[in-house]
Amino acid sequence: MLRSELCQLLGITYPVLQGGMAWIADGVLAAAVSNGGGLGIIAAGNAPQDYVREQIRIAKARTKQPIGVNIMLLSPYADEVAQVVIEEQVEVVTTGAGNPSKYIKEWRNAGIKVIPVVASVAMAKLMTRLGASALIAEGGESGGHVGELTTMVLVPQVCDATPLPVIAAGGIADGRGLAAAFMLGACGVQMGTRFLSATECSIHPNYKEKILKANDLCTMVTGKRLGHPVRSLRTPFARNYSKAEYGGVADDELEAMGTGALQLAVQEGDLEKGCFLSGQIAALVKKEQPSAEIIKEVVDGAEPILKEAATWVR
Ligand code: TUI
Repeated sequence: MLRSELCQLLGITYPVLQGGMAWIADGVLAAAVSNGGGLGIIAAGNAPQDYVREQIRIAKARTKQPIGVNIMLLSPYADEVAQVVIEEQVEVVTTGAGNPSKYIKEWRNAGIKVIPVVASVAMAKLMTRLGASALIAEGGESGGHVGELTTMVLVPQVCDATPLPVIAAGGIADGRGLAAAFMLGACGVQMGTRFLSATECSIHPNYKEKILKANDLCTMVTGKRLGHPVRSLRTPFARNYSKAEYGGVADDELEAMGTGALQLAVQEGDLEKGCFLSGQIAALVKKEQPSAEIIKEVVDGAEPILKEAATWVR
C-alpha cells in the first residue's frame, strides 16, 4: 500500500490532502475525505470565525479522523480564525495566499501541525526556519490564488530547500499526478479541483457540470493588476473582469467587481456573474463520485506506475 512519512506525521492512511477551497470545502466534505483515509480540510476563506467554528464542529461530529483548517491570510477574519483553530483543537492548519509567520509559534504551542502553502523557495526556507511541520508546494496550475511557478518547477526546488515533508499541489487529479509528485521528491499531494466532483461537495449543480465538461484550455488567470492573481473557468465573469482589468477601470471598481463572485458561483451557480475557481486539470475530472472512491482511485492509479518505475533503465 502506498504510504509515506506524511501518513505517520498526520495520522492518515493515504498521502492525499483535499485543498481548502474557499466557500466550497465545508465540514461535510472535509469529514468525508478524512473518513476516506486522506486529510479533509475546511476552508476558512473570507468567512467569519463563527462559520469556521460551526464547520469544524460539523466535521468532528462526522469523523474521528484528523481534520485540517485552511486559513486564507488575505481574509479580514484571519486573526480571529487563527484563535478558533486553537480553541477547537484542530489537528492541522494549512495557510494560503500569504505569510503566516506571526501565527506559527502559537499554533505549534497548541500542538497544531502547521503546513503553509509556499509558492517560492524563499518562503519555503522561511517556513522551515519558523517551525512548520511540512510544506505544500503549490504550482500555478491550481485553481484560486496562484503563484508564478509551475508545480514541475516548484516542487523539486522546494524539496531541495527543506528537510521537511513536501506535499505537491497544482495540476494533480489522478494516479499519474500522484506518482509524478513522488518522482519530484514530494511525499504527498493536495488536490482541489478533483474534489469539486465529490458527492459530498455541495457546490451548485451548474458548478459541477462546468467542471465535468471542462477541457484543457478552460481556465484563465485574472486579478494580476491588483496583485492577487486567481485562476478560474473562462466564463463571462472572467472575460469581463479581464477586459476591465486591462481596459483602465479604476482599482476600487475592479475590486468591487470581484466581491461576492465566488459565492455566486458556489451557491447560485450564476453562469454570468459567478467566478468558478478551477485548476487547469479540470478536464481529467470525469464523474461525480464519493470522496473515498476518489482517494482510492488516485492511490490505486499511482501504485503500478511507481512499481514499474523501479524497473526502468536509467
Ligand atoms: O490560497 C490559495 N488559493 C486560494 S485562496 C482563495 S480565496 C481568495 N479570495 C480573494 C482573493 C484571493 C484569494 C482562493 N484560492 N492557495 C494557496 C497559495 N498560496 N497559492 C499561492 C500562495 C502563496 C502566495 C504567496 C503563499 C505565500 C505567498 O507569499 C507571499 C508573501 O511573501 O507574503
